[in-house]
Amino acid sequence: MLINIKNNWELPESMVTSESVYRSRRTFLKSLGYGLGGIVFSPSYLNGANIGFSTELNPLYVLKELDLTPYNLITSYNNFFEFSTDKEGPKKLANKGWNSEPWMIEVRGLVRNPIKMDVNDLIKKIGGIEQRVYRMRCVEAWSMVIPWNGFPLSKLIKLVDPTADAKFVKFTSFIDPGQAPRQRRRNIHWPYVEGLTLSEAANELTFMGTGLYGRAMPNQNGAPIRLVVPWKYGFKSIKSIVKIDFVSKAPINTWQALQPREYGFFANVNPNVSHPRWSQATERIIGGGFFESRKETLMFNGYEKEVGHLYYGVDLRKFY
Ligand SMILES: Nc1nc2c(c(=O)[nH]1)N[C@H]1C(S)=C(S)[C@@H](COP(=O)(O)O)O[C@H]1N2
Ligand SMILES: [Mo]
Repeated sequence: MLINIKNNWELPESMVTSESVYRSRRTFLKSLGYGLGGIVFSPSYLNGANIGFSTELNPLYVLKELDLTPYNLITSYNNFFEFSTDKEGPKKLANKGWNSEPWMIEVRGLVRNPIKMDVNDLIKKIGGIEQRVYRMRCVEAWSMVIPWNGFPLSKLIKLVDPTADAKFVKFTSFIDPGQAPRQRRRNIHWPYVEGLTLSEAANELTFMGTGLYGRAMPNQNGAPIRLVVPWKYGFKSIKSIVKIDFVSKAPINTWQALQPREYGFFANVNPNVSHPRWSQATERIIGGGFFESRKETLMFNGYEKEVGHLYYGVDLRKFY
């Protein structure tokens, strides 16, 4: 899996290396008055060698008091219903012969320049990847902080050049019942689909994840390419995408189709609107220790400044 083209940096040798480099980087940034979270940083940081200000730090993404969720937790506590409904299942079942490489992705619909190519070629065409640390908040009220690699969806949108009729973006996951055991059941209408408005899709936070912790995307996290929409509940961040359609009408996403009283289209993280069966006011930090430390959930998962304007006029007390 090609995960960098521009900067020619090397993959960390091991998870331990990668985490320790990230942590020393964090200490460095803290000493300069930067928090860790959501900083856009150049992969050259991962070399650990010449940390300096030549690399970009976008203050837009600076958040305070965030700790990275360890690699082994991000990759062993997953929701990937094509493979399993247990948290531990996807790691095992998505690595038993399911091939996420090579992988064709198609971008089509109301666009002037449709694309159909291998993911690695797409990454090249986009011009390489960058790294972002984002909060991830599942609708089940747990959370992580994940260092992703990938590229902003806005770059892909520019490439395909949507027409004026395009108002929504629909994402479709793979179908492979031979390898994904839960797709042999019909309780969910496969493939998994998700959608965003075009302005949500074009927001600078909206990211196409191609890896995490400086490594290729593990199968269980949605290899080789997935959506990451950090201000929305995790189910919006669709994994293992094969098709992106620019459309004029709002697509019905999988969880909305399955349980419309509980899951909506927008699904913005909102501590003030409970799930019909549980509160969304707080969240359990995965890896938060024996007593399962909880923290208060933030409006738009802490990204209100970046995305609040997308919802002016929308009644946020309502469930969507
Ligand atoms: N294709 C697909 N994408 C999916 C899911 C899924 O079951 N299938 N689960 C979603 C849910 S509910 C969450 S919380 C996140 C989990 O991502 P992670 O396992 O990388 O933390 O993926 C989302 N994307
Ligand atoms: Mo989720």
